[in-house]
Amino acid sequence: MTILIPILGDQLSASLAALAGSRLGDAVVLMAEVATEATYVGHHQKKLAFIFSAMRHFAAELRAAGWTVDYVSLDDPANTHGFDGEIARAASRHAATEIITVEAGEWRVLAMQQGWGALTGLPCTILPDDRFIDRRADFADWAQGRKRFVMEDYYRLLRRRTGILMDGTQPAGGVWNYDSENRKAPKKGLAYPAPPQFAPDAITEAVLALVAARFGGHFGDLLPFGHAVTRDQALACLADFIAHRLAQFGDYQDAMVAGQDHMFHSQLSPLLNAGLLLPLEVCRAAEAAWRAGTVPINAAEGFIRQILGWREYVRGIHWIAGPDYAARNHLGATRDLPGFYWTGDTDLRCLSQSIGATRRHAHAHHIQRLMVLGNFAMLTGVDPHQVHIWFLAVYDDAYEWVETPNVIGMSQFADGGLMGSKPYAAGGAYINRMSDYCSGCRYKVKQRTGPDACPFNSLYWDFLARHRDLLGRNHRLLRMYDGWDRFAPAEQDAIRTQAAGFLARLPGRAAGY
Ligand code: FAD
Ligand code: DLZ
Repeated sequence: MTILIPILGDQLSASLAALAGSRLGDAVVLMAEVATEATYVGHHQKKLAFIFSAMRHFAAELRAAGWTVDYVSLDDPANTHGFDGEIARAASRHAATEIITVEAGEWRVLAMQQGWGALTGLPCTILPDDRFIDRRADFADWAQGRKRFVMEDYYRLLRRRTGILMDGTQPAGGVWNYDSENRKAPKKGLAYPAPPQFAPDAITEAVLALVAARFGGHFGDLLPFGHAVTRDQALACLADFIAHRLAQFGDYQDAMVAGQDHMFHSQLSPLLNAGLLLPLEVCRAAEAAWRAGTVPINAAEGFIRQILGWREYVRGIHWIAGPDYAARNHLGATRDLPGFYWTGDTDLRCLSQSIGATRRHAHAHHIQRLMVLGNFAMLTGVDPHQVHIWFLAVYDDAYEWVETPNVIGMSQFADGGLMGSKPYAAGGAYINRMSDYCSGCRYKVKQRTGPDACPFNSLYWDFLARHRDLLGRNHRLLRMYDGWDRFAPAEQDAIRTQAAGFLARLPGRAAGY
């Protein structure tokens, strides 16, 4: 009897259910680098290097632990470059009698897994992925019968269920949510401790050469490469964050500073999403720091809310929204994604800073993604599917289960409010309040019209006016529409003419994308 255990590139956890339930001597672990996954969107070069290097290191760790691992590399001449082809080949090569796998994170790959039994003629068991804090079925139960899926309600349920940041039945510190203390504007003189970087070893060097040769035309800088690629390095990143950045994470969670690509953020999302860290251990580490008195409660709670709250919540939304979620387009947006999302060639400083960080690191922090890059795309009416493809390609933490709710739901309002009660639309004033971007920008953030006016201002009002039919009765937007109605008709015309002029000059799709 030989059990074939396929492990996907984001299932790099020693505790994976398929491993936990199998015996070393009876099983062959299959890991495969396949071109279809590397190219179904044009992933950032650093993302590819991170995933392949982490996969190769994980295979080596499994072998060291006694597992038989069949690792198919990208340059193996027999590689069929698809999951199905590699499962079929491996099943035959090892005369497998059974397949045990863990459910993929997303609909797209789950559909493939569901065909592996018929493809090979073997019994194929798909185990639930227990590396999340909640179970898929439990989220579905919570969502059942609700008109709106309020993240805060779900977050409190998980706080109670896990006991994280709880004192008995009460929230630790006396309050559930410190969000109002997590919105400080950046101030001068703050020191931003850099996250750890790891010198590439021989395995990573080989991957870097492979990615440069095969995917050198993809978006983003491959070098310098200092990503954590092993469990030990991931744990070092977690410890470094808790020791050096978590204390100020809470205060400056929503802030943006030119030239500071990481601020006080953890940079843990690629490690969590690939399985090198587990969400519960990360939350417990943050809680322990607060209980030890090394970080304030607004930092620990604010950080834990991102993982125990938002991360679990968006995963639940991905599954209940169904496989067609990425095709939603509630606002009917049709514009092509401006080419500068790929080239960075724009004179809007907030955009060039955010795209620059993305090119360099395959990473940008949350407010850059939401209030700069996503906001601009929504205000200008870009087709949400093109926005989705961009976000999925360029970030090292992007997999459909987490990217689509954040992009289609939270950032583009393309799901019509399944996730959020109103669009995250903002003019230049918000970006100016939360960043120092505007002071060095060629546009004047205080102006709505004229050749130097910040485009976000006219675009914001134009967006509201354009979508009044769909958004005008949203009670959370009534104050904004009231503001619009207070402009004199001539001012409204001038704002809309300004926006139309900007939109007419906006570049189209980048060549090759
Ligand atoms: P921190 O600010 O340190 O936050 C801690 C952790 O909380 C993160 O590592 C992450 O695991 C979790 N988290 C925080 N916010 C979210 C959220 N909204 N959804 C899920 N998890 C969250 N996150 C991804 O992991 N993959 C994506 O593809 C992704 N795409 C996004 C697209 C848009 C338009 C937006 C607005 C957000 C997106 N996010 C995505 C969420 C968030 O921006 C990133 O998780 C975060 O920037 C990662 O950096 P960090 O690890 O330093 O996060
Ligand atoms: C993202 C990715 C890439 C680029 N390449 C591979 C690969 O070659 N082999 C693999 O097993 N996984 C890869 N992945 C991760 C998968 O896309 C990921 O497992 C699915 O998106 C989860 O459903």
